[in-house]
Amino acid sequence: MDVTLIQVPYDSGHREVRMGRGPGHLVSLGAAQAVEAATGGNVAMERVEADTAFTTEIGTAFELAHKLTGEIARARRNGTFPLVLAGNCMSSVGTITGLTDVPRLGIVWLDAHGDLNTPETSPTGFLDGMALAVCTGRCWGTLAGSLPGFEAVPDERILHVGARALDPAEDTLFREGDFLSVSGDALRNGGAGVLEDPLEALAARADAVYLHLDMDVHDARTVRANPFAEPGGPSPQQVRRLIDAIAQRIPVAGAAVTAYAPDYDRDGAAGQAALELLQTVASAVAVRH
Ligand SMILES: [Mn+2]
Repeated sequence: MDVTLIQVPYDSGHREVRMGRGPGHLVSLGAAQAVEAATGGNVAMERVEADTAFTTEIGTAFELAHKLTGEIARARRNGTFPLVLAGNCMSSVGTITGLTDVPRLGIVWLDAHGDLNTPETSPTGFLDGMALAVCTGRCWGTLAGSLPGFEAVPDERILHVGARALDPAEDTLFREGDFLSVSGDALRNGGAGVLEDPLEALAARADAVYLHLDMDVHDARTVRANPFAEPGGPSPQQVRRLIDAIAQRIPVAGAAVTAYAPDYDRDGAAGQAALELLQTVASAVAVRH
């Protein structure tokens, strides 16, 4: 299986700072070689950059998403697997838009946070905390709608995995919403088996999924991926088992590893976990290919 590895080295519109340094750092650690070794195929490298000289958090995020849409669609047309390394979770909006050749696209979202805030509910104003809300059509509809082919993914085709740091409005959504979810606590205590039922439900509703891996899904006590990392989640080994379980159950049309800030990774454990994660995703998808 050939892979297109696409870097989006931005955080909040800023290039190569904080989580925006993650993609380049992972490439310097050998991300492409790791993926190549896992698949036995070729790895093409692409990179998305903003043209706009003056950065705005929202405008630049959607400009990057727009460009990423084109890269994802091109990777699919070339018969390669699109694997995104992005600073921000907002890259997901561009990725799902580029995957619109999948009839019923679903999303599996691994993250300590909900990423389901809207401008009305966000307590911080951090756009990245709205990424899954944009993907599900909850906010920024005009900008998302300007991406060629954007279609919101319905809640019943969403599986959220690893949440343990929800804001008040998100907490209500997780209790009352239509999407599937497995919390960080459930993961720690139940292992990969806790995904069985939700994955079966999702497999009946979706033809393939976009696999979103926010590095802060990991327990912050072993892997400190970024400033928002939280204790209480799965270990790297548990995350890798989850990915195998997901890929065995549902075709994965594209994937991303996001939100890795090398400056916060003092012992290198998060970088190592990210590399092994890329390898796990690549080999799990290649086996099914
Ligand atoms: Mn996130």
